Amino acid sequence: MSETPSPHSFGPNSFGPFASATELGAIRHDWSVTEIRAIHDMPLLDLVHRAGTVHRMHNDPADIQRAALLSIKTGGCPEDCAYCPQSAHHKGTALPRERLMPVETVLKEAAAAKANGAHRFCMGAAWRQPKDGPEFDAVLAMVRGVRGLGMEACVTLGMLTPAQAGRLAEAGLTSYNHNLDTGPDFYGDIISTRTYEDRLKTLENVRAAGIGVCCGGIVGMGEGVTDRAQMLQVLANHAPHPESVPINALVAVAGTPLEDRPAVDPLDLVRMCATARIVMPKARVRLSAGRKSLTREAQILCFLAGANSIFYGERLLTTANNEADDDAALLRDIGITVHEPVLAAAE
Ligand code: SAM
Ligand code: DTB
Ligand code: SF4
Repeated sequence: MSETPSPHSFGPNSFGPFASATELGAIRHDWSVTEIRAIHDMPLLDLVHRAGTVHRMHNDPADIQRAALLSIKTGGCPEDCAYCPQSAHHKGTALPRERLMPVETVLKEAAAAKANGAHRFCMGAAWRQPKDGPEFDAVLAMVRGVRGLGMEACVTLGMLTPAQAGRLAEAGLTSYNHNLDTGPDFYGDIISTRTYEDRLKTLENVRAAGIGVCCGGIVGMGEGVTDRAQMLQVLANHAPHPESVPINALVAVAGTPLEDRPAVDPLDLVRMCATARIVMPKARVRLSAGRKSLTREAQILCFLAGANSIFYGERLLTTANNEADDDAALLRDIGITVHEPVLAAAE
């Protein structure tokens, strides 16, 4: 037997910072940043094991959701988010400002995504907030159309008023994506044109309208681990928890102020997915932007740690995503059934 005590906790009744397995899978809204950091910083194998345990207490591990993304209105955004190639403040990105896509084009894309096996269709617009009028009406028609195809519909349009959230709910919107991006202390280093409070207010409007909340953030912008833990604390202390939590790795786009940020260590993403899973046991933890730079094995570690959704399809909003064929093969290789709807539709 080794004389050095193991840094890992082991044995049938060993749950690290948790007194029992029950406590480990508890749905709580009173997390402290210290507790979340302690979870995040556990020895990696313990962390992944515990996150996997919580995952299986609350979710079917074979259920990995595939969400397709489409930028329905690209570029020229008045906000100054330092990571974003669509901000009009970053003159170096050379992304042209485009108009809102026609409803029919969007619905064709949604039908194609469905045929390729996507469960959810997410539409993003580079707006500070939607203006009431024909463009917002067109977005409502897109939501109705996507729901009519039998898919979940998600949009991300910037800040929303309670009335706009109500109209989106009436149109059948499943979920609204509005990220906190990072913890409150680091936030001001990344965005100056809208506050953390503004973001929280929009989330409140979405929740009050009865729409699902999709809210997460980005790792790799220069934040510390405490900033990551703070963001998870804000999310986990919302009651109810967000239904989905995208964990993005920064895609460092040339021409943005973050273009030179070094690549995120894939194990940081594993830790982030695992910690999100433990503090929000039932949420869809979505392994989001930046997945293209992960090996298959790193992605599998994220799934073991409780990630249960991916963006599926060759584009994110303006940058490339993993090839759909590679994703289908990855999921098949780990025993997740991906149907072949393109072939099925042709029969
Ligand atoms: N304009 C809307 C808004 O910000 O509310 C919606 C679109 S915005 C592109 C949606 C989210 O994508 C951002 O909040 C951010 O978390 C993520 N994102 C944008 N650019 C990214 C990048 N370069 N790398 C990683 N995530 C990014
Ligand atoms: C989210 O958290 N990530 C997605 C989605 N929500 C809208 C967007 C990722 C964008 C990555 C950079 C781009 O392709 O423009
Ligand atoms: Fe605009 Fe959204 Fe990009 Fe910020 S993240 S610049 S709000 S499109």
